[in-house]
Amino acid sequence: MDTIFAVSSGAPPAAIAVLRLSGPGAFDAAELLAGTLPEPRRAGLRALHDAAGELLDRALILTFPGPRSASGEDMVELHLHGGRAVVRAVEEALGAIAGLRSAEPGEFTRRALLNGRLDLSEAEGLGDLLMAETEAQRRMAVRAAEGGVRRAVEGWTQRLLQLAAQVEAQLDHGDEEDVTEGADTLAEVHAAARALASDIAHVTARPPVERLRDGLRVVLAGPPNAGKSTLLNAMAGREAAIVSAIAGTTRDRIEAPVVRDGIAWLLIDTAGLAEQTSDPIEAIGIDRARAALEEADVVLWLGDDAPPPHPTTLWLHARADLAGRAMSGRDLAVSAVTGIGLDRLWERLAALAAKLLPPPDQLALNRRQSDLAKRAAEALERAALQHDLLLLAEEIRSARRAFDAITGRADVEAMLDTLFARFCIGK
Ligand SMILES: Nc1nc2c(ncn2[C@@H]2O[C@H](COP(=O)(O)OP(=O)(O)O)[C@@H](O)[C@H]2O)c(=O)[nH]1
Ligand SMILES: [Mg+2]
Repeated sequence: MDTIFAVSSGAPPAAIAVLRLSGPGAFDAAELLAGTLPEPRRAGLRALHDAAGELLDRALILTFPGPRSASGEDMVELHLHGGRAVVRAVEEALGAIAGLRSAEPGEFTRRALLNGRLDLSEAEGLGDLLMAETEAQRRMAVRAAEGGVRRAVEGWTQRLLQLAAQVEAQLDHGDEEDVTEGADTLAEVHAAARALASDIAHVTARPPVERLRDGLRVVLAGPPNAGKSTLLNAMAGREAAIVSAIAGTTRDRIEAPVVRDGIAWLLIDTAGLAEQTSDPIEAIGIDRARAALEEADVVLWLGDDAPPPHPTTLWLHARADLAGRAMSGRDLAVSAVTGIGLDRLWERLAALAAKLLPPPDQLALNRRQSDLAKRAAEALERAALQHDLLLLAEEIRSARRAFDAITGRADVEAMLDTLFARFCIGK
């Protein structure tokens, strides 16, 4: 196993740069630079020298012997002066030591996962925590990072193990027992499987964490020239989209992230849904607009005709400052030019958000976790109808595999790369 190092604090220059090392060679490498190391978990001030004896910096050093460290391996923290050249010189001195190399993004956390210091749901929470921009995002992420999802899944797993034990006992002693007693126990197993499935379904029915994490997707749609791009700019508070009186100006979809009243939104402007167009690029834009509508959490419809079917739509009377157009059937009048109705629009959106976002103080799952939990619940529902004990045991095993995949005890390799690609180097 290589020993890895990286700056774990922000990009230099800064007052201090925290450079971390993790791996079997971490202590030897730090000793090469510092001469001696302080006691574990105690800070010590040391002069750092390179191999030629040149003074690099004077730094605080902390050592954390594995396995009781963040990564589970021997770890060292060097608190350097945060100048670019200081950091570069120390990195070069470390890179020159055999067995040491720079860390990949998220590699410290990846090692922590492999060493059982955290589970996959906690690593996902940590990834979200690093990206969190709103208070709600931070609260949701810190709960997952602190084991909220892990504990829930462990609770489910415990109940599953009890079920498995009951089924096994029946399989072992089924011949000896009289028939009535066996039937009772089987009915108990069925009831317990059904109860667990329904508790899981209760959690998977909640909105996914991604809506909170990535922002609610608000798609502005309607015919060309309805004022979609102008409204998006007014809502975003900047000129994100080009506006013109020429129909078909917006061809690509334009996304503008906005945080408003602590809620993260992703405003998406689309090409006008023209009935027909001779412009092949506009035609592609229209296809993209239709695709955006399918992924929308909320549709703001600016058309005069009735909106396309979507469970959460606000039908806007846009360009309301222009006289002579009817308001009938619309939810709200807005004008991006005068600002009429914009505050009201945000109020309506905030009210929708309360229903679309996972509730702030309840357990919520991301889509990956939720899909696996649903798979487990389906297996349990099948188990609740199964009278063949061997087949019942197989359903329980498949629910167990799904739980293990949530916490990363099984089937992880494929998703690790995607997860850790989101992390910064040094985490
Ligand atoms: N008077 C008025 N004109 C608007 C308003 N919003 C947009 N427009 C004008 O309507 C035209 C089309 O606007 P645009 O935002 O490009 O429409 P889109 O094709 O739906 O994106 C432009 O000339 C805008 O200046 C509004 O609220 N009031
Ligand atoms: Mg436009």
